[in-house]
Amino acid sequence: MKKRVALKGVLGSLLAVVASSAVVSSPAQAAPYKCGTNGAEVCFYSNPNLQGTVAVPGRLKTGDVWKRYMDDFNGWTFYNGDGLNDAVSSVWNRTPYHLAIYEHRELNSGRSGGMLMVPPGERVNVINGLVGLYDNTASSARLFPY
Ligand SMILES: [Ca+2]
Repeated sequence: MKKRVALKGVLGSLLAVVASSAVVSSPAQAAPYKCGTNGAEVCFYSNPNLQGTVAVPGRLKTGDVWKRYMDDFNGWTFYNGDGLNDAVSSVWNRTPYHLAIYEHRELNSGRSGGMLMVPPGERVNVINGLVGLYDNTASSARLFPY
């Protein structure tokens, strides 16, 4: 009997944690997240057509435009916790700037590799062979301040 009560207490606090994190819900708890909801931003999606889980990197959102880049998607995750590297299938650029997405880290850093330019406001599916970058290969990105 005592045991059951204690368990109930644990369950109760677990539920409280779940409830409070649900309240905090930010981008894309209930996918798909509509990019631009929180200002000028870039959204990477795990599936085509802006579906699946989303990543909205603050790195591409604030500060000096010349410094808005992500030199390695390793270590970054989608909202659901899945790794961002080599996992992007569609993009929505809701900034007033051009977005370049690269196949390799460090903006391809002199190596040959795919590159996709996404103009301001555009949404793009990373479809194999059609846009200069293969699906699930993106590893770095930057904005150009024009
Ligand atoms: Ca890659």
